Amino acid sequence: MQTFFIILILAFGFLITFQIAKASEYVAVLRGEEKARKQTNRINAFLLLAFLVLGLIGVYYCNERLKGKILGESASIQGEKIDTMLYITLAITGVVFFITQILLFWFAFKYQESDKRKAYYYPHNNKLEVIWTVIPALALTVLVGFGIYYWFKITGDAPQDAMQVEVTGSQFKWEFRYPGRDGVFGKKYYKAIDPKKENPLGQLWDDPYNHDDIITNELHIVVNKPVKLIIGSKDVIHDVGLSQFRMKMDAVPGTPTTMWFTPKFTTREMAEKSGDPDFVYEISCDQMCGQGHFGMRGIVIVETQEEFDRWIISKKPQYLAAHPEPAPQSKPAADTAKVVAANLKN
Ligand SMILES: [Cu+2]
Repeated sequence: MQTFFIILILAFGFLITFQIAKASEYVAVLRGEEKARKQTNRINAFLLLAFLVLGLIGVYYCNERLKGKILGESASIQGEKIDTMLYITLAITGVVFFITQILLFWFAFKYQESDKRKAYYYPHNNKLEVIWTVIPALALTVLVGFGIYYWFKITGDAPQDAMQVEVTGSQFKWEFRYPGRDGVFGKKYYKAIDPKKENPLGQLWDDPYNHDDIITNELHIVVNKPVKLIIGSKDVIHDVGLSQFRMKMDAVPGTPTTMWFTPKFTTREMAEKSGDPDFVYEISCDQMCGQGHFGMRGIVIVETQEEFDRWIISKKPQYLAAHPEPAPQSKPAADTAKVVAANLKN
């Protein structure tokens, strides 16, 4: 129904535009081509100027309306640099935006067709072209240079003392794996993935490093301690979005990606800072990944080392879930089967 109405409105819009164009054509014939063209030119010049003024008022209005809605202070140390870069980029592009837009529309108004002057033919100027090519190129090189520098930093080697968490996206949830006491992740193989057998990430149980790995559905990290995320996906491309930390990284099936950062405030501290008692850090999926994409919102808890230790100790390794203690009766049954099999052989 909605689609039908949209098509109807578009069809009406087209019809109205067509009729106006036709009507103005007839008017032009009635008034004489020359006069009509000059009048249309004057109207267009005025409308362009009106567009500039209304547009600038709109820019100011949007800015005022959305002022309090942008993200607060960066919750990670690395995010501060990213914010600085963003503000510098905004300042430079902002100045260029205002200068170019004002000149564009003002010139269109000022130099509209007039009987009093003739257009000046000015086909080429090497000096001008060099200036307006080199200056933007230099500015962009500096901006991109800083961007690449910080990009290599957050995707490069994490500090020695960084904790590691593996993040796996799938339609439509996040799963987190902690390496356990040994600090080493056990091997995985995608063909071993079997949620029914308590193996949602495809851990290879022959690998002893897997025996203490813990899987959770909440990301817990420690304040002021670098954390390295090892990111993957089980199906399509997802994207780990941690907007409050200013971090973002694609989750690609088959190709692990990494990034690391240092959280600055615990969830509790941030709740106090923002004045919102219900404040939580969020992990979102920043890549359209299917119908349930919106449901990939997860919770990140930043806490002190003691709180983290208490939480992780309460979690059971996934190995234990996949290998429940055999029930006491099952052993004799197996023995009976062996005896029967032996008898059959004889
Ligand atoms: Cu997703």
